[in-house]
Amino acid sequence: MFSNLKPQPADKILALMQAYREDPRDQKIDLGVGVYKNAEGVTPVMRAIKTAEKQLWEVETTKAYTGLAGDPAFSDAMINLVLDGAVARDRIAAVATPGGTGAVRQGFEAIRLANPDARVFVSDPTWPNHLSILKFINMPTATYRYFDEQSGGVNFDGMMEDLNQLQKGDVVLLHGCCHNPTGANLTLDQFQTVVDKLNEVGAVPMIDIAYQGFGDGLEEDAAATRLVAKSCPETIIAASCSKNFGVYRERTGCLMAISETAAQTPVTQGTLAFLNRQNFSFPPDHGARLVTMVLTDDALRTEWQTELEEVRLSMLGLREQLASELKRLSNSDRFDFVAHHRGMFSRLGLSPEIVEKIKADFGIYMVGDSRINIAGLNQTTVPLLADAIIKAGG
Ligand code: PLP
Ligand code: TYF
Repeated sequence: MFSNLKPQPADKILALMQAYREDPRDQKIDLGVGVYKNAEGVTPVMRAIKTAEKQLWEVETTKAYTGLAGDPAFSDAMINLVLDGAVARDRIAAVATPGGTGAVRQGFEAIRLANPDARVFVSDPTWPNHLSILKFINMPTATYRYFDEQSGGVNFDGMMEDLNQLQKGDVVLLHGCCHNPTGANLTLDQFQTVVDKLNEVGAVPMIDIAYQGFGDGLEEDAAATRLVAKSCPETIIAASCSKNFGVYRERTGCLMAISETAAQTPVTQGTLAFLNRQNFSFPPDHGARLVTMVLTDDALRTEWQTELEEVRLSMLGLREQLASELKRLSNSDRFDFVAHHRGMFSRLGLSPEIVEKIKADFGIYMVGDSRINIAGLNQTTVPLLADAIIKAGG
């Protein structure tokens, strides 16, 4: 049986992570996988999460199964975090999932159950797992233009032109904030234009929000998701807690599906729970419980928001430093977009050859499409990266 198996394509980001580990050089810099690292290169357990874990040990009396949807208190806390009352609670179905990836996967499967003909439109480029999961579960896909390599910004005209292909029932996947891999984001006005288009044709938005709090702030980063959810009859939201709570390996995420009417919600909720059961029965609980504790306890929440803000501002500072260093070395403003991008990532617009040269000559690892993880830098390594980019011909 297994002899029938063919090698599967590797995840380029995870392969890069492995190549970095195997590089014997001392001076190497990892700007690959999207994991936050502080100035010492450490991915810390966030302070509020550490405290919550200690408290949980004291109060947790059982590890018996939760429910197929996970703990409803987690869904409530995540709905408040992401939507903050933008949509009536009785229109929202929600389940805990294994990470944001689990939410994306279950969201796609819910779409397929509801409308097998729906095409899912994703940005070009997008997080590679979007396309690979859609392909794996045989869902029809399409792409819309998104990134303008020249300016490092969004090609909004191209995007809207491609969305003219939408038909009723199609789904458009949007990044709620901090676009991965480009770092370039729609303005709220542009989101409104997209929403108007979706409503005009009867297409459905799906929002992937994996970096709330990493861009312009916790509330600011949710503004687009709230706008979309408020303005469209139906919305699907896949939220990840991996980055903003630093609970990557606990696999913590939430899938929300907003129905047009409250009367529909029980069937939508039942469908999400059913999908969980088909795939893994009960979602992981530990990370979800910690997140719930942090979000619902005033002291823990304040501590969490303070640290999240430190993380956000440290990345913004590095962006500004890198943009100004590149301005100085290139004697031009062509890299200014680095300071305008938001989130963990920026796509620099370098050719694969230059990316390879930067890796070979300087031990600096970025994804082949020239995506860098800003958090992989610190104040000392920013000038090294800028220097390498210019010396490699970027
Ligand atoms: N969606 C996007 C756009 C991402 O960048 C990520 C990456 O972490 C995820 C979803 C899912 O992350 P996780 O499954 O680790 O929560
Ligand atoms: O884009 C990233 O780097 C993060 C982490 O299969 C990640 O989203 C990368 C690959 C993957 C899962 C998560």
